[in-house]
Amino acid sequence: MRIDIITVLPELLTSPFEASILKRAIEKGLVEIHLHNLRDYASNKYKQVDDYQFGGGAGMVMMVEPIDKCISGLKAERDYDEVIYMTPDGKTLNQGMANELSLKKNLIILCGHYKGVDQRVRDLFVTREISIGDYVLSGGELAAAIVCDAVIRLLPGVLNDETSALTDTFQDNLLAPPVYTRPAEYKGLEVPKILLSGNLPKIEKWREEQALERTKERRPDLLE
Ligand code: 6GU
Repeated sequence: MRIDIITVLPELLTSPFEASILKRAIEKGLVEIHLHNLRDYASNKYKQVDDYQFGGGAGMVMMVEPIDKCISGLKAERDYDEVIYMTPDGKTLNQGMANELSLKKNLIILCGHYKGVDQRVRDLFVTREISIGDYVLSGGELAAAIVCDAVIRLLPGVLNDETSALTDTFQDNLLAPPVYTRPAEYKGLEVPKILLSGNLPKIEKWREEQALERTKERRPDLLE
């Protein structure tokens, strides 16, 4: 998979890919991340990428021309499955969406800033608009990093058995059951006996029950 990220703040998108699972996925050649500084595509000598909005109102709008130049340049090099625009008025990210995106080959992710992008960017180029939740971030960069993390960890070969995505919370619309490690007793709190029993079918059944219980309690909406 190849992901091209268009941003005015590329420095916000370096460290997420320099540690742990995402770093290893890149090193293994399972994903390529390419950052593009939108300012490099500005036309005028001030490297301007935003401007006042027509009709007035507070806040700048990201201009269509630099974004067009960047996206069109990329599309001239290869085909893209999706052009994703990160915006708080997009569809909220969920596991199903991450699963779907993990099957794609080439993605462009455009990070919004200020009051967002000129509507014509959306009309001309964007195939999918994603939000990461109902709160406002100062830009789409951290949201883009979250989408990348959720998608890349699903690519075949990225996770080992130990960190397998199959038992994740949300994988079958259930929260994960409680987990324990040593010691078997801590400050009077004991690990459930069943987990020490060695009876694998019984343990599996217990985990399923706990997952269902937790989901009913905390996220009944997932069961609807
Ligand atoms: Cl994608 N961008 C911004 N600026 N704020 C957000 C968001 C995205 N998702 C939730 N809040």
